Amino acid sequence: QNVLSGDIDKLVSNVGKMLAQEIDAGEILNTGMLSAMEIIGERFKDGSVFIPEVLLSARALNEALKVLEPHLAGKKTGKSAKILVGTVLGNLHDIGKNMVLTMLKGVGYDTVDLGVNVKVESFVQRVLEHKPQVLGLSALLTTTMPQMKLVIEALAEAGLRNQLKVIVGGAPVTQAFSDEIGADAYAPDAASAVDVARELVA
Ligand code: B1M
Repeated sequence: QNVLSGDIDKLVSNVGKMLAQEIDAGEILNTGMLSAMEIIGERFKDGSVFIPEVLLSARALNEALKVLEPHLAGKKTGKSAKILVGTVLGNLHDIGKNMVLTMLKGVGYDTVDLGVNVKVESFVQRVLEHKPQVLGLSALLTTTMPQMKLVIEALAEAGLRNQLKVIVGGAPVTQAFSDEIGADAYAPDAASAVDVARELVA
């Protein structure tokens, strides 16, 4: 209910109370918060809510995610690596990207949040600057998926493609699309992004 009404204070306070009752952080996120986001998505689609309401819910969820972050840590990873994650140009949705970063950070990777709406040239620039082992690209709009291919091509043009692995994800992204654009891996959700990163880094 707090996600649906976009009530940051109540949501953060209730998440704190649930953690104090030792309710699993993953369950709070998946069963409570993300299922509410699904409802918001349906309401947006049928026209019963508009962008401001969706934005309020998303903001509340992002704030609560910060509270959950230390509790979502998984099994620490053996091998350390630097991983950059950003959403591609045209895509402002950041909850999924933030979850992926939270999980990667939780298992001990050195993560850098590149933010949202990142231009192809900026991805290349940040890769040059940070020299990561893995770059994660997130896209939530079908119209922004082609940007992922452009990023991969630009990395190749800059002579950087062989120096890092590229993981792609986001609701409309599929394994077939990942193969088609020459990404190294596709992850359907934040937990799989950790598994995939582990495999690639190993
Ligand atoms: Co937007 N939106 N939105 N929206 N929005 C969707 C995505 C949409 C499906 C809604 C709908 O029509 N039912 C639709 C896209 C349709 C399409 O392209 N096929 C849509 C639209 C159309 C739009 C606008 C164009 C609306 C408009 O202006 N008319 C506009 C575009 C903005 C832009 O990006 N340029 C827009 C705007 C917004 C808000 C700003 C209001 C807000 C975003 C706020 C924010 O993120 N800070 C918003 C929201 C919240 C949604 C919905 C409701 C929820 C998205 C979300 O956060 N899901 C969404 C409908 C829905 O999904 N039910 C919708 C929860 C999140 C945890 O899931 O991001 O999929 P997700 O992440 C998952 C996996 O995909 C994966 O892991 C995550 C966790 O397991 N994953 C990765 C994600 N990235 C990964 C990267 C990886 C690996 C895995 O490796 C690197």
